[in-house]
Amino acid sequence: MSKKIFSGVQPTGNLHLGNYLGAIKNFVNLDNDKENECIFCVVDLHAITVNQDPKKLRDNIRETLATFIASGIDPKKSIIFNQSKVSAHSEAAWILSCVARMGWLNRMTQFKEKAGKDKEKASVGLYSYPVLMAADILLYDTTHVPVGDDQKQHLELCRDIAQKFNNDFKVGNFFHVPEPLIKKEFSRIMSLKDGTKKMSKSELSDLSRINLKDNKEEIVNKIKKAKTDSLPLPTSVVELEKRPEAKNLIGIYASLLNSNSEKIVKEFSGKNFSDFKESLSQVLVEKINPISNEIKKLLNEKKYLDAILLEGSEKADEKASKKLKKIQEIVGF
Ligand code: AQP
Repeated sequence: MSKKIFSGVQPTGNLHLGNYLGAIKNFVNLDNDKENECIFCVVDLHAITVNQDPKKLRDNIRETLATFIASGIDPKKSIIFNQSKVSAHSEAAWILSCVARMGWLNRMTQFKEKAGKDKEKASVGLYSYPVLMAADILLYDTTHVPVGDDQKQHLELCRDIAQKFNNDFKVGNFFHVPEPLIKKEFSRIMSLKDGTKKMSKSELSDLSRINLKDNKEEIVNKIKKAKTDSLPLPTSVVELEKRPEAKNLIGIYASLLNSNSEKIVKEFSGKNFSDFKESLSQVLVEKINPISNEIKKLLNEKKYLDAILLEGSEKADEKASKKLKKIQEIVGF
């Protein structure tokens, strides 16, 4: 059955291995299936929920697009655009924010993590961000949303909003209730410095993540310095549960090779981390280097990148404004 795919990535710089293995690699697989209709969005409205330097934001929008293309998404097949160019996203988000309940948003753990101790100083946008995300998805009658594990709760909220709108206005299945596509394994890649924390763009230490623009030396150095425990590699996957750093590195290796942790544990059972790290670096360089070279090349082709975003936003706008018009009619505007 053909799927309608929508997903987004924030243009907040430092796109990393977590973004790649948790999301972008899956975008590529879905894009390769001729049956699917895919829309991939550079979600710049989401990016400004925390402070952004305007000049850097503009560069990061192009860089996110370049990363999509360098990873293997075909802009001729899929629609790729930046969110701020399609005003229906903001307009639909307002209407949906009148459907979503405060209690639902109060439960969002990502807001609590990102706002930290000083919630009073967080932007209102950071708090209501999941409603905008629901608008992004629902405007395109999306059936499936490929995301990393950290977005699971936001997708559940999106489903709740769709169902409440359909019920409140008695409009049957006007909003399609989308399914999350979250990989069972490797959907949460952890920091190289702390196996209990998500690999993240905003983490201060660059050693905590492999950036998709890192060169060979940087990759090798980061893996060499990646935290491990003092034991040799485990002999069974069960042992991994108590060893978060080992679990993460084995997961990264398995995911890059489209394998699974069990096979990798068997292969390296009882060996030293130094041997394993050498193999991991090799695979990382093999998989990430071509992407990083292509990103750097594409970043010199600003006109090409801007033309893709323009064409993508025109196509997205056509779809989104039609749906928005129906939403407006339903609510009585
Ligand atoms: N560590 C991760 N493991 C697996 N998937 C991840 N994703 C992000 N980090 C990991 C997935 O990547 C997609 C795009 O994420 P995003 O750019 O929209 O925002 P994010 O989740 O906020 O990414 P970061 O790196 O964690 O940014 P900061 O540091 O700003 O919070 C999503 O599908 C996400 O699940």
